[in-house]
Amino acid sequence: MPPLLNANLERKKFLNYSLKTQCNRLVKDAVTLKMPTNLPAEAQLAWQKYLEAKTTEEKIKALEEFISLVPKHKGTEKLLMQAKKSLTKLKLQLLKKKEIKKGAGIHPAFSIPKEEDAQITIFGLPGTGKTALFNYLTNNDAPIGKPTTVPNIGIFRFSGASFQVIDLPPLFSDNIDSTPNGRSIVSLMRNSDLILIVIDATQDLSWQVDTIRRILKKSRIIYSKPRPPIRFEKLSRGGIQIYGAQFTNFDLTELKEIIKSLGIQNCILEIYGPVDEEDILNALDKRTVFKKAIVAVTKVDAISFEIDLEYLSKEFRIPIILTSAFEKTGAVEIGNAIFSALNLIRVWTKKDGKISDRALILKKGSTVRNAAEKIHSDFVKKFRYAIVERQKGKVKRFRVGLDFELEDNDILYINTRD
Ligand SMILES: Nc1nc2c(ncn2[C@@H]2O[C@H](COP(=O)(O)OP(=O)(O)OP(=O)(O)O)[C@@H](O)[C@H]2O)c(=O)[nH]1
Ligand SMILES: [Mg+2]
Repeated sequence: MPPLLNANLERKKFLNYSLKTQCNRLVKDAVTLKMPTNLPAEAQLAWQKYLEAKTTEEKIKALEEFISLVPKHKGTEKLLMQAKKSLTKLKLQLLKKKEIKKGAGIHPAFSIPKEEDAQITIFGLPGTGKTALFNYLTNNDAPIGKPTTVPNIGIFRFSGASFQVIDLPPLFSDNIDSTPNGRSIVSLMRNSDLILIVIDATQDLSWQVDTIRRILKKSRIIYSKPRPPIRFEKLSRGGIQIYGAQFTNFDLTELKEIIKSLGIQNCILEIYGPVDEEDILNALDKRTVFKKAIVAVTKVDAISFEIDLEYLSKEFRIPIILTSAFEKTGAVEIGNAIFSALNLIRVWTKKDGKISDRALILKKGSTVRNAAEKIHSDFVKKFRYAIVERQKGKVKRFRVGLDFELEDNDILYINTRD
């Protein structure tokens, strides 16, 4: 047990302090924490820092440090779980303090409505080849070699799909407010369907990776894991309704308390699969967005060494694509990666025996009904039957109804009543 918690005096000091900062629940948690006697000195020191921390930020930092320093084994399992719970609560307190003002100071050139099949933002540090890549993908000739100050917009046509591409001005560091229009840039990224992260092969990799990951973290953009199985919605009445608490490390009372501490009286929190503290935190924090992302390593024509793909994959845990705008390589791989990240399929429509040039871009799992609705609202009302041609080895033809599930590259003919 750390000497601190052992000593009555220190315990009293801790209680007083915590009460002062109105973290009553935390006090209870901390006091009920059974501290093993054999904690390393560094962990004890971190714990002491936590007890003495004055601000929520300091407490979070110290508690994170404490958690990282406690050896992970059976004997410390409970302690770590309690510490993580306390950390979640502290982070939520901080969240409440830092609510972002909606739409604050967005430059008009940065207000870009979504068009085409999906909106892609190109994001990276200065001079990393974003505009050159944009020109290559969208067949544009925006100036390169000079800083982009307002976004360039173009269309990347790929395999029957059209993606709206936004070439963003660069972010310089994770201090978003120190970059001109930093918040507008982040806001575009948060609003897009997919972020194309640019890493320059000719510059130091780890510096770029660290800065970019810090920017995304600070912007509360989560890109490397799917949305957790949680639904959270504020309501105007009905109290706090919670379903699926058994999937968390918290009990029902603790979850209610967390929600109340955010000043929420009426809401529904539905958890329908195993989640951790971080997932709950993200679900309750309305600023967090889950985005699909891929990495484009640019300028690979200009290097004479192999890019450390293992390192990049480990850091980002999303697809990494090597590109050169000068040698025009990588567009196909980027197109395919967009399709797979966004879970899209293309369905080709057939009219008067002719297959259209542009595909219908649908989500995986879409049916003939979804395709018909996308073509014209009348198509569902007047629908008689559809013919689907599917090439699997040899072409198969099916006569199907509205609920038939389509697959990538199906050819669809819809017969309607006049
Ligand atoms: N060798 C090589 N150089 C490239 C490539 N793409 C861009 N560059 C060079 O990299 C420099 C920066 O390119 P830009 O496309 O303007 O970079 P950017 O990221 O848009 O720059 P900012 O808008 O200032 O952030 C230019 O001098 C380009 O000539 C490439 O594929 N290969
Ligand atoms: Mg540029």
